[in-house]
Amino acid sequence: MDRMRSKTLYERSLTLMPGGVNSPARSFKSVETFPSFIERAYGSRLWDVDGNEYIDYVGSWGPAIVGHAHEKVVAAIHEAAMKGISFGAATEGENKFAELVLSAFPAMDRIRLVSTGTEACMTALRLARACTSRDKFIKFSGNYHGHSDFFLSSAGSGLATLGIPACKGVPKSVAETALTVPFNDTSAVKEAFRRNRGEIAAVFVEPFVGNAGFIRPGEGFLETLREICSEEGSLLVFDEVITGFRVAWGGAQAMLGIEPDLTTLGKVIGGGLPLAALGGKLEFMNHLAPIGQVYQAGTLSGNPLAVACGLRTLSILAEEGSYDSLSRNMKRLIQGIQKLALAHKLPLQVDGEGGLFGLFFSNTPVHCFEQAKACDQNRFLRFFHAVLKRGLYWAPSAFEAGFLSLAHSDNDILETLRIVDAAFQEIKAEAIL
Ligand code: KE4
Repeated sequence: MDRMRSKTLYERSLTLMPGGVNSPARSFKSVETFPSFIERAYGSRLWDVDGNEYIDYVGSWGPAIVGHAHEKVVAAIHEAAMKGISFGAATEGENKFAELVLSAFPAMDRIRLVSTGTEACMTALRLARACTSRDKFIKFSGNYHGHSDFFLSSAGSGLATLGIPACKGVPKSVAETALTVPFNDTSAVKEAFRRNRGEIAAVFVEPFVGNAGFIRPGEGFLETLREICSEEGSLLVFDEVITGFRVAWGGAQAMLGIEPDLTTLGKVIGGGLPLAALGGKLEFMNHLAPIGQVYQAGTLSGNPLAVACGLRTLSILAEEGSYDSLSRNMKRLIQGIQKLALAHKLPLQVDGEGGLFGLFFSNTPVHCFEQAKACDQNRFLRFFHAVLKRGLYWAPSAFEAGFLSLAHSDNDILETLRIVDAAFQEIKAEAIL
């Protein structure tokens, strides 16, 4: 596969933007190559600037759930743009959008629209702290809640100890407010509460983890978090920026029948334009300015084009059979990959929910980030290159999830399995360096 024009553009981009990109996740750095520069996309397909065609399993990291450049979505954006791009004023579209999302998430009485998942999570933490007058919070290793300082904290030296900065620029004092424990480890959660009784404002969790590869919650794990938060007077925050309207119409909370106190949403709800949200019970959301004392604001929050794009995207998802189709195709994909791994005698775990999936090169199932890190990352690297050159646009990291869209056809799945078969043949033959 010739990617020379991407390479040239990449070399130029390095002289313009740090690492040549505007988000590290798309840099291809962890897969030891330069990124493919994408020229256009339609349905389940991407074309790069060298004319190479790919079946897309990144889907803009989730938003492209109805397929790229869907006619109805493009028309909705165009219609909105003809009336103006941004007013910085209230619009009827925001009412319609809020009504639709609130109807899908009964745990929410009110919603606040923002532009990114980072803003949604940052605001949710500020709100939880205001509502409880507590500063500390619990999060899980391998969960990602955006790049605000508070969440860029790693687990401290011992289990459930105070956090340490996960990157430069995060003050130690800020990092220490985060307690990071392993996903699916309820005893670590209980220990964190025991050591910090009365000091924990919230527990943040990705109900199905999409930022460590795909990791599903263990039996009763999320239910236990709900019970503990209720007992301790802490807020349970479901970060459904990935899972919201992806694993089910009402997100993971609808699937599992769990009512979080706050929910963050993003990605799918904007359909590819910058739109995210946080929502929750009236008693919490009423603390937000301008009625409450918790300030939050945004020039482009609820932007008319993003709202129009999101409304049309969700209306397509609301059509009969959308989630059945996503689940059916996803099951065919992961069962097909599992069968191929067995045939090639490759140790592989593959799992998914709704249109979200992931794979780990490992003999044993993965229940937390620590186990994900112990998987064969070198074999993932070789797999990534083997599928990229054959036309699959796979997430360029062993610790990201894959995304399916309504536009992925039966043929796309069959073609994908043919490519994966050839890739497995190639990587199993290579000696492990
Ligand atoms: P944004 O600020 O990127 O819109 O959302 C942050 C965020 C919050 N919560 C969850 C569960 C998320 O997955 C994200 C963003 N996800 C990454 C991909 N794993 C976005 C890709 C990127 O950073 O370029």
